[in-house]
Amino acid sequence: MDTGFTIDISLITKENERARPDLERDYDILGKQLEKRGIAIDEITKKVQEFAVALPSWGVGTGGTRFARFPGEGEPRNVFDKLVDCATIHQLTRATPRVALHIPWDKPENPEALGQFAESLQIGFDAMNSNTFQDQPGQRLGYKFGSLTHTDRSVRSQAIAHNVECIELGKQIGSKALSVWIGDGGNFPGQIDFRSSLERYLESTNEIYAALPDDWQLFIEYKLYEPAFYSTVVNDWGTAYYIAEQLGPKASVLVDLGHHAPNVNIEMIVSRLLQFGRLGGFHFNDSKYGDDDLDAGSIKPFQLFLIFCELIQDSSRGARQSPPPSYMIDQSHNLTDPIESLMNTVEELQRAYAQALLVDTQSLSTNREKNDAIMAMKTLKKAFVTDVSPILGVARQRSGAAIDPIRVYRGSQYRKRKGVERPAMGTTMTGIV
Ligand code: PSV
Ligand code: MN
Repeated sequence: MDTGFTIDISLITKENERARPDLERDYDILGKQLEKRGIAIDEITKKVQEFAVALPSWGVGTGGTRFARFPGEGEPRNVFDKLVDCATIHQLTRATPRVALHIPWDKPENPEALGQFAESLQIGFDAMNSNTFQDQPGQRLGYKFGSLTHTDRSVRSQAIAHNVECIELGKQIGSKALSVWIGDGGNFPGQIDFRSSLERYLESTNEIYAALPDDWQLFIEYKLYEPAFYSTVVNDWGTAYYIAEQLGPKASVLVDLGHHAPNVNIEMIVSRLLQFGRLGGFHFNDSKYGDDDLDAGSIKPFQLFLIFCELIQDSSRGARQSPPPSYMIDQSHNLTDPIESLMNTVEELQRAYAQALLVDTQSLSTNREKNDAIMAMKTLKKAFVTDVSPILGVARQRSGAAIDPIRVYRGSQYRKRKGVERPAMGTTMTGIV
């Protein structure tokens, strides 16, 4: 398999040399400021360098809404093209070593060849994502009225078999997790029996769980609504937590930031799930109204920071009962160049993480003890308003990434080159959100 155009390392080196003097000066100044706060800047930089997040294969294609999809130039035509785009993001950020696949969108004819291709690009695979929220060509039974919770056992069996197939595929390419999100639910009061639909869900996922290898995890992803507009079977973290508890130790909850009603305190949900040892992972994104799939940190950067504060606090408590949460992005880009949006997201995640690392935990806990609400909040704000950009730049430089990934990307003409290599397919179907 040919990768086509790739960005030459010399462009990254040249751009980094240009940006270096300014960056080093800013890093120096910030280092001195942080030193006065008792923080060693290099320690933070090292942690940022270690930060990794998985890319969604479906995020590199141009997304759409339920009204329309406007295809972008040089979009990936198949899973191989998607991997090439993901590898480019990793080359420029050095923070996205794995890709999450969605089946059957990415179903490989030859899993071994796909594995080898990924290896040649120096990327690996993250969680497998099953899809029973759509009917696929040639599928025997339809999911219009549900999949894993359908009233008809034969539809449920088909959905279970699909999930088991995802596990089997994943085993061949080195994945270690299955993410399950279903669209099952109802539009009208009375349509669905709340209790029996959840019972059917548990029965179905138990069968999937039984097919899970010992070193795999099962992520249960919840979402309050959409496509169902009245009731959704796996609608909130409480339900997902209950499901994980019922299934066993390999099951945990996946928090997709866009899957909550506006104003929900997501950082507190994160804290609860960490406390109960059932936080499996994240689908990072941002939203204003619903599941908007906007770039992480673009609307609510403070919330993102607060989420990372909870994660850091948990990791510093030591003695974990469960594996560390898996970080994944889940976005759909319908206006921007997907590669730029994803690189932007990576940077915003690193920013929130670095800011959270600056929190004076001693002062926070003292203020909490004293019930000094203002000073407790100001302790957090002090970290949040610190401009950590020099840390992010130096972290990227030290990892061999581009100091300014979007600048290098634009300078490389990657998109234009892919436009030539990957001629438009001429379809304007409604896109997946
Ligand atoms: C559903 O909205 C979701 O968040 C799930 O993670 C899906 O797998 C993904 O988006 C793509 O539709
Ligand atoms: Mn998701």
